[in-house]
Amino acid sequence: MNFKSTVKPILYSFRRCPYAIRARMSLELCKIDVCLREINLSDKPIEMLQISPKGTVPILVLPDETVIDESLAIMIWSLERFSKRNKKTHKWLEMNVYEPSLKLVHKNDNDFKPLLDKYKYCTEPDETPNHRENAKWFLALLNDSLEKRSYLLGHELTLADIAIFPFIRQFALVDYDWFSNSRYKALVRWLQHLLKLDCFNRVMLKQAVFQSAIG
Ligand SMILES: N[C@@H](CCC(=O)N[C@@H](CS)C(=O)NCC(=O)O)C(=O)O
Repeated sequence: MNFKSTVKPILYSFRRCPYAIRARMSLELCKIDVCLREINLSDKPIEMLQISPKGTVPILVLPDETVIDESLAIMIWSLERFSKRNKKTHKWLEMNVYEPSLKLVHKNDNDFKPLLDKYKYCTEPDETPNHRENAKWFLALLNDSLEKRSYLLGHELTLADIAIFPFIRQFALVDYDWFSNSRYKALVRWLQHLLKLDCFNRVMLKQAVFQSAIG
């Protein structure tokens, strides 16, 4: 099906990608129905590369052909769309939580993610503890907040929790025994709670890989 002929937005996605998880969760929480195209990162559909040549997921293609190819922008778009539909600003967009959310998400994406990658993709077992050590400051930062409250910015879920937890999930999965027995008890509790959300489990259901009509 050509993207021009569908009314629903199209989301190119990869199930386990933390950026795609946060985009799917935000769309799901905002009750925005999309046509999901699960892709294989090593065999990207040509139409996806034509739409967004940088070749990363997630990519949201709106019925008017607007392309949003950054996960945080997709999250914000979904919250704005929700606000418009409900004629009331989504509470995650209110300045008291929106600005602090963006600040923390930028720290996650720019500072923590490269350290997570080094830890996750380390092929030298002797080096693994060093990479883990280098990333601990971020775990400690989140843990300190979570010792005082249930979620990163207060007693309610915000954009920050949904945008960051898929990355902490990846970190935890590298060595779950180490993570679950670590001193970051509040962080472990928070992650376990978010992993049980219906919304997370719905967006993690396995999907057949999209078969491109081109090529
Ligand atoms: N800044 C982008 C990053 C997205 C990203 O890097 N996604 C990874 C998958 S987790 C990707 O598509 N990588 C391209 C590849 O592996 O070829 C966003 O927030 O959407």
